[in-house]
Amino acid sequence: MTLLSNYTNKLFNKTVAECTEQELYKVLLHLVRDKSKDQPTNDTKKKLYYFSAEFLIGKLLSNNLLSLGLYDEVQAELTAAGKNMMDIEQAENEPSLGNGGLGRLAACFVDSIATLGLNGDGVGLNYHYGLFRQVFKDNQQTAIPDPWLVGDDWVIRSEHSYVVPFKDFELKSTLYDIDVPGYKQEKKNRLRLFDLDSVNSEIITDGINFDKGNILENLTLFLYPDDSDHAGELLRIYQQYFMVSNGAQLVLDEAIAKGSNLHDLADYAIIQINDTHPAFVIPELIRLLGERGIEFDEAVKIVRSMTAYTNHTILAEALEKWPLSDIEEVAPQLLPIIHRLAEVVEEEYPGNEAVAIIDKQNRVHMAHIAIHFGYSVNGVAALHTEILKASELKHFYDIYPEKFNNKTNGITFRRWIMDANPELAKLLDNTIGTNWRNDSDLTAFLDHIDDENVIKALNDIKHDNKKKLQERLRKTQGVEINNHSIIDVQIKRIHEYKRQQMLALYIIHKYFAIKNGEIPATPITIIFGGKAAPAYTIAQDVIHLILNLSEIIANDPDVSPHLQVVMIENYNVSAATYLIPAANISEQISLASKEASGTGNMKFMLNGALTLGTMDGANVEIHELVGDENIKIFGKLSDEIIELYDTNGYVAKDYYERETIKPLVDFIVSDEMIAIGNEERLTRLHNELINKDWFMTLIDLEEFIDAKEELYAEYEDRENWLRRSLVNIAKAGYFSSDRTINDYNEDIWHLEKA
Ligand code: 26Q
Repeated sequence: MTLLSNYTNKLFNKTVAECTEQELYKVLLHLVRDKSKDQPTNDTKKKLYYFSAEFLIGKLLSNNLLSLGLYDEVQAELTAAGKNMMDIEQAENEPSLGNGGLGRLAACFVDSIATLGLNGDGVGLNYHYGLFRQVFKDNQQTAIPDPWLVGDDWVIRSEHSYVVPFKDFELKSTLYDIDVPGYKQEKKNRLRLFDLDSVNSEIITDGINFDKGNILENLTLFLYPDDSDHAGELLRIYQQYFMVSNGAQLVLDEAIAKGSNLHDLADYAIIQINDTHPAFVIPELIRLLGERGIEFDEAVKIVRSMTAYTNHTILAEALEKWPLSDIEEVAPQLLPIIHRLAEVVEEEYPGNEAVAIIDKQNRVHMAHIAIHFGYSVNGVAALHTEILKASELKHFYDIYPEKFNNKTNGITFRRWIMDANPELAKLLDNTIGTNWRNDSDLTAFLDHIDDENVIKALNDIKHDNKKKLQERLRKTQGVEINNHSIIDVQIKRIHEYKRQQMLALYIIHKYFAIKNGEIPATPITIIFGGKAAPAYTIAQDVIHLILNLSEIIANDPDVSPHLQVVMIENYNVSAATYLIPAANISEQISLASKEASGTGNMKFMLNGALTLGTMDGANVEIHELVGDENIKIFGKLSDEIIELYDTNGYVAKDYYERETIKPLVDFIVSDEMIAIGNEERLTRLHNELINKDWFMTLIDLEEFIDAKEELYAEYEDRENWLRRSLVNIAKAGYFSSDRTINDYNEDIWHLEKA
């Protein structure tokens, strides 16, 4: 009996070849679960708890097969039986338990923590519905629920349960675990996701609407579909408090079980707070320690030595500030603690409003709690951390310079090359050996820059990946792309600061040029993917513009052979694993200073795409690593942009009036566009770009157009392009999340290694 037939026989009384894809999925699921069930958990004295409202783990099957060392054997057996992994994976529901970068980062981190053999679990919520499923209708986004839990595949109900006190009632939680087997590790970690038995999906009405007041039935029903824009909502506070109270009780339980007397809690536990969403853990831990007989002053000291905060944004509107009255309505027991914390700060820094816990409008600043009462504050890329120190958090940097540190983000190579691009992984094995799979060091690949065979192999692999993408788009969306075209991709949440609208304006420019007889040497396929927060109107308008452009171009026989625009429906982690390996160009075009880091930029680089980007976030570090020749940088620098904000110096209209720009912007409200589109959306977007344009689309537009034309022209020297691609791959090792996690551990956590 082979590995698989053993299971197919037992479960379905069939051979591997006789099983359906759905059945084989179940078979592999059992195989993985059995294997990881037998693994012991990491159990060193000190443990990390990565608290996060989001873990965007994506599908787990092939990733876990890879980590458990079963992938090759399974693959071989499936192939022998005429089956393929891609089809089997379709049967898995995708856990989209995050909005975007922050949630995906948390998923990469738990993978790396386990892979480095560190004792660390993720702590969060077991949302019954992840991020909404995006469906296009009339060239607009609609949102429907995404029930990933059906089948209960990966989630294991545990015996743990805690009581969480709210103002008018208590709730008893249930803890669910998802195993996190590190890559080739003997011991595993876990994702610890709290839930409530009374949650009821029948309260969902049309789309993703539900009764916001019914906490018993809605508490863990949905992940909040907002990324940066947010209107304060009580339910968000309920979720946050439920998460941290459960999490804090778990931390205390586990420490006590290992012998802690609570005075020495910091020797047993470190809590990393992923953005401000879990920052209530600080007052909650102080409260719980108080209940267990530890005085306030000592509790503050303990918590100060075991909590650390990561900041992911400088967008002011994304920094959480909760009205005292809202907190009082949800968890009044926190108020005396928060007031005392506010007094501690007020005593130390009297009259310093910029660092106060409670502001003049009686709002509690979550970041301020995390900075005062934790021992570490980190940004997520070098530039981002410098901006935090120099402007956004300057007042804190002045008083606590020693707390500030940078931890440039990273991505797990297991998912983003081994799993997503197995052919490239194999090429690396064959050229530089397999050590990179353990140490992420790819620099030896540089030695092959003049090796014609390697260059040719890179070309073939990219082309194969384009074919795979082509097949997937055919199946999922009925769209046919040209696998000989340049694949140019912007995938990320839709947000004005990320400037999808700038790429849309470029497309209009190119459409005019082609109409004018300027035919691109190689056909171009521009692919967008991303969801817009349902409450973010302008972002919805941008999607509408892109879908209209896609339609206009597809229906124009003069243009469609040379230019195609595709918007991926329901962009998610698995879509990314197809898109990134197929891409030639990675669009990283945020307004400088606004993208804290970006992590998609790293994934594209690792898979051999060239970055077209501004000097923002981690693009700055990519540029530094690959050198000017191997990236295309354009646009204003962050200092200039920050200065413009400070002086109100940007006037969109001045740019709009330029003769190069006006026709592009006006095409948004052209007869052609209005004929197929929604006039209200289009005129609103047009008006926004001319009269407000808060994220300065037009300031970089001319430079962007020039940079794109240059890059497309450079693609024609294919060999040189492939060499530049090789340099990108070879230099991507720095962006392994194993490196990032190692940095967190050396500077912040200080956990012992297995
Ligand atoms: C806040 C309050 C209420 C509801 C939702 C939210 C909310 C949810 C998600 C606020 C922010 C987020 C997500 C932020 C995010 O994804 N930030 C990104 O983090 C990445 C990882 O560090 C960076 O690479 C990106 O630059 C940053 O934008």
